[in-house]
Amino acid sequence: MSRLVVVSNRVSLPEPGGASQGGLAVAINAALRQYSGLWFGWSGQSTPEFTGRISTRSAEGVTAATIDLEEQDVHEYYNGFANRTLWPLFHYRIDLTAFERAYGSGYARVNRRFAETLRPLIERDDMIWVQDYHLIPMARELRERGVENAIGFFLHIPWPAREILVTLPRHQQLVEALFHYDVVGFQTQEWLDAFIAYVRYEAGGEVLPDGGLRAFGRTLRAVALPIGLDAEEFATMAASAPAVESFERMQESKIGRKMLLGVDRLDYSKGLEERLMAFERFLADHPEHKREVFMLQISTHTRSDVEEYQDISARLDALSGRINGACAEMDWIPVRNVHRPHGRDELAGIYRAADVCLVTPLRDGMNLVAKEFVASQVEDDPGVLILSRFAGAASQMKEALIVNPFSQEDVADAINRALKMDISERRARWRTLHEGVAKHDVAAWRNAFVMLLEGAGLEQPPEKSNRK
Ligand code: ADQ
Repeated sequence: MSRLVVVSNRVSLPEPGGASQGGLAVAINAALRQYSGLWFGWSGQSTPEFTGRISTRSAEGVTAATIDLEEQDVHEYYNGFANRTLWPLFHYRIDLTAFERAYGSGYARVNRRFAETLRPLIERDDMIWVQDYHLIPMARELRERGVENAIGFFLHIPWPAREILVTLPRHQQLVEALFHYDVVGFQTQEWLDAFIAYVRYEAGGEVLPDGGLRAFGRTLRAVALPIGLDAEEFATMAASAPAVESFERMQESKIGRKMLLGVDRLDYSKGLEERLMAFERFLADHPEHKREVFMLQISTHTRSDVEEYQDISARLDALSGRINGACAEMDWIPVRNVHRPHGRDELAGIYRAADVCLVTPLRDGMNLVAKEFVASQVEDDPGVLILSRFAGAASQMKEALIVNPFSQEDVADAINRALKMDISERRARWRTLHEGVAKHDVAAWRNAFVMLLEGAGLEQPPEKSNRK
């Protein structure tokens, strides 16, 4: 059996007695164990100069190989091109996108350094699976160093419409780099269609009769493969003592009121301010619900070295303060605004206690919070999911109340509908949603991708490869 080599910006091995890792890390660790694999990436540490020294560590049959990056790399590649150029652009925020040559150079340099350092670790039959927008040029860099193995790429965030992508200087270079992969995966058909449209109309490429895509003199297989939860792990966690404890604590503090819940990283793509304004609108339109409901918004800090993230929490605090100032009564506060990080088990209990979960990003590759909320509910009395049509999850979770997060009226109407929904409709919607979450889980996602990679390896044995 071939070995699997996963490459991602950061590496997350299970720590003995450490915090729970998150669905993606758990899934990748499981795949790596199955294929006795290697996980390669940045350690998260920086040094004044790049050394290329590899640190290796093994846990539960998985080996992690990490490198430190130079301070300038962190500035130009991670905080710069990844999080100030590609992230906003791919989330349709041209207004927040930084177009700086130095960032582009830093991105190319780090991808080169990753490839140079990884190259000697690659064995002849390895399958290589690169994760996310930080590392788009990795395959090209590896090919230039003689790597002929099957290489796949999965994009966790949206692929933008071609009209947006062409605002990026050297956009064609970025797309051309993708054609050095054998398999490229997107979260939804919509993002895949946007990619195909670029390839056809901007790069003069074509869709081949067997479904392959051809451009820049190369061929790749592009697929829509939505990521899922580790549903089993999540169910175990939801039944754990910390989850039960946080559920009971929440129930007690609700004192019979209905709870609307939001759980997000503090990121402008998640539509946090729009959500709070929609709740304000709901309170104005439906004063009969006042005192009966409150919103708990849990949003934790992220990417705090990036300027665009620094004032998000201040704006959110000001907005929730304004709503509370205008609407609160001596024994009722409409918005509980929490920034403290929560463990995944604690979160599972909070999800279970929620009557309505608001997942209303302005643009999102998938959104696992929507799936975690569904996985945490119990059949007797399931809560209602309100989901943005602009989250990748909306393409699978059609039984949610689908909303336009840019319209406060639309979201306010959905909150009203969710609160009034009778138990039989809640159960019917939840059952279908739950079946989907259980069936399309992270193992299904991973296995489908790895199978495509195995196929790619068989189609192009190294000695007959035309890749050079
Ligand atoms: P993220 O944008 O980080 O990831 P998301 O899928 O919403 O997106 O959440 C990832 C995880 O973080 C979830 O497990 C969630 O529980 C946790 N999380 C979020 N907010 C939290 C909070 N306040 N406290 C504690 N935990 C929190 C990217 C893409 C997504 C895509 C994922 C996976 O942007 O669209 O779903 O990758 O592919």
